Amino acid sequence: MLNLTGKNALVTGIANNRSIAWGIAQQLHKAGANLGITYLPDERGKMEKKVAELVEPLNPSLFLPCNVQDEDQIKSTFETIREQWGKLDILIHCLAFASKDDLSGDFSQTSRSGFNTALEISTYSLVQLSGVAKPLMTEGGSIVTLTYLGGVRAIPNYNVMGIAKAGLEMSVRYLAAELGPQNIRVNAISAGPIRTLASSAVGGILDMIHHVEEVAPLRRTVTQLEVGNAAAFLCSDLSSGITGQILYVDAGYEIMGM
Ligand code: NAD
Ligand code: 0WE
Repeated sequence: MLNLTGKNALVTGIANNRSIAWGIAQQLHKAGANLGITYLPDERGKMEKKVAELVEPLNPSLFLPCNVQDEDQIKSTFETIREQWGKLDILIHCLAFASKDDLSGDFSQTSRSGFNTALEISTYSLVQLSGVAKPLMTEGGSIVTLTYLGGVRAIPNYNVMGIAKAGLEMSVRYLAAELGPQNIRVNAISAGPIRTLASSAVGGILDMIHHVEEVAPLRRTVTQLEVGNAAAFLCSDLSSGITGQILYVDAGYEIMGM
């Protein structure tokens, strides 16, 4: 059934044990995938050490720095994959960033540079990583990214990230259309709010989580491991007929009108 043995999977976006990407990496490992992990390097190497310790039990065969704002790091990541693995089967895109100033207050006051940064890191990176992954996905593949309802509805304070996610979801469709003939599928998971490094830095996230717990059909939020299970499904042959889709893993919140 759900079997990823023999599959090479690159997972981006692990920062700590609350990261959604960490939930995904654990479930891909459980399904038998061979993992490559990338992290966002900092000057002092603290992130490298922290993420390396965290992922050690998953025995990643590649562990590489990859800041998506750095063209050279992207090139070298995929060059290493080509040399060490020969082919890539799975790409998990699980990263986003906007300046904190742009995640509160008036959307109309978003600066040009804040807008560009949010879309460069959160949206363009999927296009770019897919472009370099494409020639390595010689036996077909699955690309999965993470989105949020704020890309479809106006959610207070999500602001410029909503525009980034709208662009991300449309990028999923254009990439799916382009890569389908090569049997590369591209899908997004739209996760409900989860407490992570990124979301905890946002004012009012706890109130949002309590709102979901009251309104969502399942009367709770979702976990990183539930998102990981959906990602494992989208990476496996169980989802072989699915591409270009946005799969909601949100305890049903998205269907509700009130
Ligand atoms: P997180 O902070 O654990 O993950 C965000 C990751 O982005 C970090 O690992 C960080 O290192 C990485 N990153 C930021 N800038 C980068 C850059 N320039 N190059 C490479 N990596 C960079 O938070 P998370 O909540 O797990 O976020 C992961 C994804 O899930 C994001 O796309 C986010 O929008 C999405 N998402 C989160 C929630 C939520 O409520 N937490 C809900 C739906 C979707
Ligand atoms: O996509 C996200 C988080 C994205 C994010 C968060 C931060 C905080 C720290 C991107 N960049 C930054 N930059 C920082 O400096 N989510 C879906 C979680 C989230 O963020 C929100 C939410 C939810 C939910 C922001 C406002 C309102 C709701």
